[in-house]
Amino acid sequence: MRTLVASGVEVCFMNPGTSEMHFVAALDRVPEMRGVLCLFEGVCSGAADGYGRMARKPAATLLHLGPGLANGLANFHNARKARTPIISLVGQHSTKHLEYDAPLTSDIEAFAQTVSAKIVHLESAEAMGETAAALIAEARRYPGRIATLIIPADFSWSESGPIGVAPAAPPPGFVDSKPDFGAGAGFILGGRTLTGKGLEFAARLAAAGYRVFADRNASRVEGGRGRFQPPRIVYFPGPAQAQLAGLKDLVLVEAKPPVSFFGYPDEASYLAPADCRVHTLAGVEEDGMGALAALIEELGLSEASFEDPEPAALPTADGPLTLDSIGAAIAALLPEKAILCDEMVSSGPPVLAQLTRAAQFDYLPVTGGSIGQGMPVGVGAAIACPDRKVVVLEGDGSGMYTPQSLWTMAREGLDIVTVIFANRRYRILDIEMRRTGASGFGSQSNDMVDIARPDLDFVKLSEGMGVPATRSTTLSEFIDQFRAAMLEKGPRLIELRLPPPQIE
Ligand SMILES: Cc1ncc(C[n+]2csc(CCOP(=O)(O)OP(=O)(O)O)c2C)c(N)n1
Ligand SMILES: [Mg+2]
Repeated sequence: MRTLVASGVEVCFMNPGTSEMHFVAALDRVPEMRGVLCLFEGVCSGAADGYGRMARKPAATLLHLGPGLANGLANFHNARKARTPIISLVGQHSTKHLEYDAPLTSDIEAFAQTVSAKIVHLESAEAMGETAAALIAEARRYPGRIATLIIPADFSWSESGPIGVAPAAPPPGFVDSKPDFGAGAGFILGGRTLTGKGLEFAARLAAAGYRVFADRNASRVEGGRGRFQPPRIVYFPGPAQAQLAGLKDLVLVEAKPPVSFFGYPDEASYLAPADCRVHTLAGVEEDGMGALAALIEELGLSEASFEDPEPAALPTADGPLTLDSIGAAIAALLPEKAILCDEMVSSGPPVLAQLTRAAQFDYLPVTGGSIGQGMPVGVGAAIACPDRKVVVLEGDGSGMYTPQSLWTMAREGLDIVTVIFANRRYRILDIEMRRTGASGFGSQSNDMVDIARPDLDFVKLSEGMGVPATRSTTLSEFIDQFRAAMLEKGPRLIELRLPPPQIE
């Protein structure tokens, strides 16, 4: 634990068991480490993702043996896609107990393999510090990855060796030669380039007539008025292909070639035109910001003018409750520098369109498509940035994967407002059902996407875990409740009861 702290790892999201008791006890001797208890491992891994995306440095997770790690895998998957640095500590049975195949024995490496850039099974207590330091260095390699240390229980209760200190990660590089693209080329920006200077570079490219897009699954995007907001590549393949139509050159900056989320019968997976030449200015593990700076200089682009949308206006409170009016209300009431965690799923596009008019915020989107990340990512973001308001925009179905997050929000007093988009359905699957050409819903299959029976009561769920909650059924109730939540500090939940979905 002292190695973690000496290397700048100050938070550990954990759910311990018998094999991790010594690590837990060490919290009393190393007060610089903040232990955060989560009541399900998917909250730990998602929180470490949110923390790393905002703090740009790793948190640790501590999980119990193979099953504990397995419970955390879905959000580790999202973190891997976000390229978030995380140091994942997993307890193992004591060395001499392992051979007996006790109930909790499992292939921890196999579970870890799917999400980790590097896995080390600790060989001796003596090597603990040095090994942990090497793994932290691995986790911090640009832009970030998951490094897993499997720790046999007996090495936790033996005398450990010296404290290690992780060396600084080598700075990322980029290939310093201008790709051969013509006027009107397209750019897809991802990774770190959708923040800070990157958006200014993007604005200069756009002002010079290049078509600039944002990778829709980048880990963190700065949004809101006052800076250039490149359009994200949209979700469904047809409209996404239309966005990229006509491009002869496509330049990737910390982004991969554009592909759709899913494949459908008779629709493309690859989204750029077939005759479009693709150039990599910076790969996903290279320094896109440096590459853009060099390119901008070479092209001599100094003009960064762009059109800023009008500031959001609060919709009239007696208007209808629609995704547009909800988005407008959030945009008008969101305080400066808020952090938005998005897991709205089908409710997302109209709300996000309104948010371009909001004050400046950081946006943490879905990266790996595994639902159940919204609230956990909010937990981690709030711990990384305690002075900023965190707003989790959460689908009702997705919210049921990791609702235990609410308990951690309450216990840690985190300044997080969770808005549940309660359409009482896996609404996106109505749309996907049609697109995949499946036969449509009969009464049996409809039950697989209808979550209204029994009716979920998020107010009670939330209050049961210590987070004060209210329900909005009209726009005026939502405006009042959201405004109040923005002015107070501390965790709140608003269950937003949406009108029944119109199934076209
Ligand atoms: C771990 C995981 N399980 C299942 C899915 C498939 N899936 C995608 S969206 C979704 C339902 C989302 O429902 P909700 O959050 O209510 O959003 P809505 O569709 O109503 O907008 C499901 C089950 C997934 N993406 N990830
Ligand atoms: Mg829903």
